[in-house]
Amino acid sequence: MENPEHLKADLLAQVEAAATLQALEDVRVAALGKKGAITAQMKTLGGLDPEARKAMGQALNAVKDAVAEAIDTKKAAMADAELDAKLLAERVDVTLPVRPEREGQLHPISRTIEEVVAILGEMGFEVHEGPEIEDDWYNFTALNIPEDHPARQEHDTFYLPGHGAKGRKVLRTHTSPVQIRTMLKTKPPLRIIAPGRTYRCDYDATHSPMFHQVEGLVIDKAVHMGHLKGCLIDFCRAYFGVDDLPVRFRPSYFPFTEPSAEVDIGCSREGGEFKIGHGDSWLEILGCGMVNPKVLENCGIDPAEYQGFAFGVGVERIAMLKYGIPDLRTFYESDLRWLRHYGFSALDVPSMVGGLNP
Ligand code: 2NL
Repeated sequence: MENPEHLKADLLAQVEAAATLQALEDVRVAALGKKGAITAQMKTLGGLDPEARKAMGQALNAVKDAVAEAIDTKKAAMADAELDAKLLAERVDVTLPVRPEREGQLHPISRTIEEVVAILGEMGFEVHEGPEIEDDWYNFTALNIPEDHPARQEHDTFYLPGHGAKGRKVLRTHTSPVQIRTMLKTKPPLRIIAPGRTYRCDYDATHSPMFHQVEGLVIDKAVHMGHLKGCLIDFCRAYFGVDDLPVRFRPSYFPFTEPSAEVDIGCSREGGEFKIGHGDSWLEILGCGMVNPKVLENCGIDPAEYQGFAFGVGVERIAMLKYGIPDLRTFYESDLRWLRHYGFSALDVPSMVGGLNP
């Protein structure tokens, strides 16, 4: 039977000498493990008389506790030291200047939609969205577009395989179906705009098979053509940033409005130089009209009680005019040099507070 004090001194010296967490673990197993030195001593207790067994048992337990505590203390100290070393090695210099990174640019189409939404939002319009794949009824029939209308022909509209509850599936040719859906599920008064992607089977310098539109709709009991004119004159002046921009309404025809008009803004074309804002020339920028009573009826709104106006703007067209982008096809080429030239900072948010970007 070994002297417990010698055993303790020996084991504590081994703890002291352990230089790594693994060495410390080895010492713990060699001292306290099933086949360890203290356990081996415990096993010899049976051969002692009761008095000596009690004294020796207590002494060995005291050794066990002392060694276990020394190991725990040392382990904690080693973990602290390891963390200190790690913190020292991974220290960052927060005074270093940031690495230069190129900021992403907002596409001019996104920016133009944001501007239009900012102007009309300030007038009280709410943004509504809807599906790009529509049923024939929402895209054409509800809008009083006859079966034999050229827009319905296969070569103007992308028809998809299959039918919905309301007719053949089509890629929407305008965002009007969003407004049809809103009229069907919301009671007037309504003041909504529907920005989004639209599709027509057409491709040249001024037409793309996918393009963007913002449509607007106002329905109330006493809305008249004067409201339509005031709203669109204010819109044109805010969008082009010209306070006294000349705006004219020219009679036109759409199946979904009656009367209908096209809106022109004043411009000049002198010596190949094109300028918006004044001059003796006119440029068409949007279509509008008083909502056809048949369209209201198709949407469950009583035309004897309600009336309203609607308009549609081509986003690419007004973006090209404001930002001097000459070819529509470049919008979709994803050329980074083009985007860096015509793009906008995402941090530069259009706002009507104090005018649009004064
Ligand atoms: C254009 C012409 C227009 C509308 C769109 C509309 C929508 C409903 C009812 C009646 Cl739900 N009208 N939309 C009205 C007139 C013109 O767009 O040339 N867009 C580029």
